[in-house]
Amino acid sequence: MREILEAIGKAIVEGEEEETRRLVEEALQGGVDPRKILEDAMMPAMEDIGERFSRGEAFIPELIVAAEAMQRGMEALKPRLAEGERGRGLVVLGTVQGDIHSIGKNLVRMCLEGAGFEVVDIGEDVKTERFVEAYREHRPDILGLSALLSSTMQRIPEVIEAVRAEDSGALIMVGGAPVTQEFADRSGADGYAPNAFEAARKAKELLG
Ligand code: B1M
Repeated sequence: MREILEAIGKAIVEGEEEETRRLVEEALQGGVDPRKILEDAMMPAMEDIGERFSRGEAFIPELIVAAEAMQRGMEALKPRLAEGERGRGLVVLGTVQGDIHSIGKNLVRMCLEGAGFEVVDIGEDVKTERFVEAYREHRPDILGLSALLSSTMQRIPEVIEAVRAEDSGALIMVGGAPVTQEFADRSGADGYAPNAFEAARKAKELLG
């Protein structure tokens, strides 16, 4: 099993989209748990490329092709992550303004769907007013905010305040690499999750 997980990681880092998808399918057919594929191969590969970028050994084009390979692999995982019950509630989910990172949010969406939630994904680089509009339009059980940059996470308290002005009882969950439980508490969020699996667990907990 270690070989195939390593091969998936290598394919992502090298931006091999088709190979990533093929290997993820092969691993699933071989009985590897989808969560293991994500946590032990795909996510570490993104960390790896991020660290290379920080050290000046990888550049934006490499980040982009790795992200595309990651998304391709996620397509293969989706049916397995999204299978399960339905009707737990509605979540509106988006990445805050100025932030175009989509992978973490998309994984959160898949895990929420897998846990039985209906998800309206309003995308990336979502303006605060758009979050309010989407809240008004869908009246979700939970609003989910994702932020991947330490600069853009500063939008989180702003969105929370604007949405609470619309509905003081709105339930809001936040996450993303730079976000911490402490930051979530300070921002007035109802829930925080460090990863997509925990996000699904937290969403169930928030709705009791
Ligand atoms: Co960017 N980027 N990036 N990037 N990028 C990071 C985030 C960075 C840490 C890389 C680094 O320097 N080491 C760094 C941020 C530093 C900081 O602010 N702290 C960074 C930077 C600096 C930038 C640019 C500014 C680079 C530049 O242009 N000079 C630029 C900004 C663009 C913008 O948004 N305005 C930029 C651009 C990009 C790409 C477009 C090239 C690409 C994104 C492509 C895409 O998403 N479609 C990209 C990528 C791929 C990364 C890294 C390498 C990988 C991110 C990722 O997909 N991780 C990243 C390095 C890293 O993360 N180590 C990096 C995998 C994913 C599964 O994890 O997104 O953390 P994550 O999501 C997790 C949890 O956070 C959590 O669950 C998810 C799944 O388990 N979670 C939630 C997320 N949202 C949640 C919501 C919840 C609950 C949990 O509740 C609602």
